Amino acid sequence: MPILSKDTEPQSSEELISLELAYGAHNYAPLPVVISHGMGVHVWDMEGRQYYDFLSAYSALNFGHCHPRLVSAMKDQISRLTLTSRAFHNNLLGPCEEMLCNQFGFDKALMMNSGAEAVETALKLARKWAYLNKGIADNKAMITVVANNFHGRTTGIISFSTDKSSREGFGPFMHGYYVVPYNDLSSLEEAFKNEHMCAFLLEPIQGEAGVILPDEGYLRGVRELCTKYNVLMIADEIQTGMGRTGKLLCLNYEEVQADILILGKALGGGMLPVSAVLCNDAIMLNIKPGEHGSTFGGNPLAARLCMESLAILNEEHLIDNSFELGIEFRARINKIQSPMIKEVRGKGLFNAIRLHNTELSGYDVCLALMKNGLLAKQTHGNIIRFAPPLVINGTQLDECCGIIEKTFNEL
Ligand code: IF1
Repeated sequence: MPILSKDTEPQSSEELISLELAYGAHNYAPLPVVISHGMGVHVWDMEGRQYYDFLSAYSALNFGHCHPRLVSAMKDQISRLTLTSRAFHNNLLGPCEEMLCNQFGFDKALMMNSGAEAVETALKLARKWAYLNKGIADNKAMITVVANNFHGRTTGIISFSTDKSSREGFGPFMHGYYVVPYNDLSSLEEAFKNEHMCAFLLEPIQGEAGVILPDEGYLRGVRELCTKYNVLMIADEIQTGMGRTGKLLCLNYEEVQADILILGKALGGGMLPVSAVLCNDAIMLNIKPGEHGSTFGGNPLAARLCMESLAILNEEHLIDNSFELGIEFRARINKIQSPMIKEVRGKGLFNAIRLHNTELSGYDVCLALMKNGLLAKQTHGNIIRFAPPLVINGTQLDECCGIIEKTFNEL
């Protein structure tokens, strides 16, 4: 199934990898696999080898590759209307916003494209609210974040990153952020005593940091402190939302409602970058016409995919599937007798295996998994993320656990 027509054009994985190396920026170090097709939980490389996708594009592919309903929604919409800009109304934005508000329990939604843009939007909303509602003096608003956060790549967002490779050489940085340790309510309370504090931004489970779960009660504790000190709770559920952790939102585990919710990744069904910020009128309506926007944000194609994605999530019972298969995954991995495995942790189908510090790195394990037909990605050297599409079934998951077990036995 070669997709390139002329014989002179590169066809092998090897040639395509050299092309990227020659002409592309070197801001990634991908596994040496070139994917040309995908369907459901599977992808195929240029040589026709089949793999299970256990990264799901960092959870953007919760519905798997080329979900038939998303493909037909995309095909249908792309021949009707793709973009109007927000200078005019379009027929799908309102219905999509309504669906988002009903699904997540907020008054208003503001649609953007990438996750980073949505995070920036949330931060801007928090600052406006600080000045217009909380009465903080102009340009004094502070926002608390946690150590080892990951919220995106813009110069604003990396200003409060604590990760050297995300920040180094990209300064000067923006002021107005205060970093506290994750999972530590007393540091948080100290931070909130600052009269300029207007918001607290967090990932309910830290993704890039290595799938770090907070103690039970942390999220509820955060909610209580935010309420007590009149500080907005901003939840970045870009990666943990949309069923990934076995609930609609990870915050649902502690029955917590954020003041500002950020969604992205799977919201666009893995077909387009679609993100959204949700909050109630008291926060959202502080932003007036002309004060924020995006050329592509809220476009009809994105809105159509967003609505179809939410419908699939609900109708195909993917949240329950994620919850149940997550328990099964951790139980299976816990049974593997390997001196390399230190721990398996996660919620739903958002999991990670932590390796003991041996000569073999997470990358080496991922290479070995790849050779056995499963694609996964390491983080921080010795942690490997396992996040298959939520459409995976029990039989497939069982087969994948077999691949993982076999790989560890071989190493
Ligand atoms: C890359 C990590 C995952 C995110 C959360 C906002 C964003 C992300 C919680 C920004 C993005 C990505 C980006 C991707 C790798 C990836 C990642 F390893 F870097 F941390 F998923 F775990 N909030 N996460 O996870 O969203 O602007 O990218 O749409 O290569 O940078 P974006």
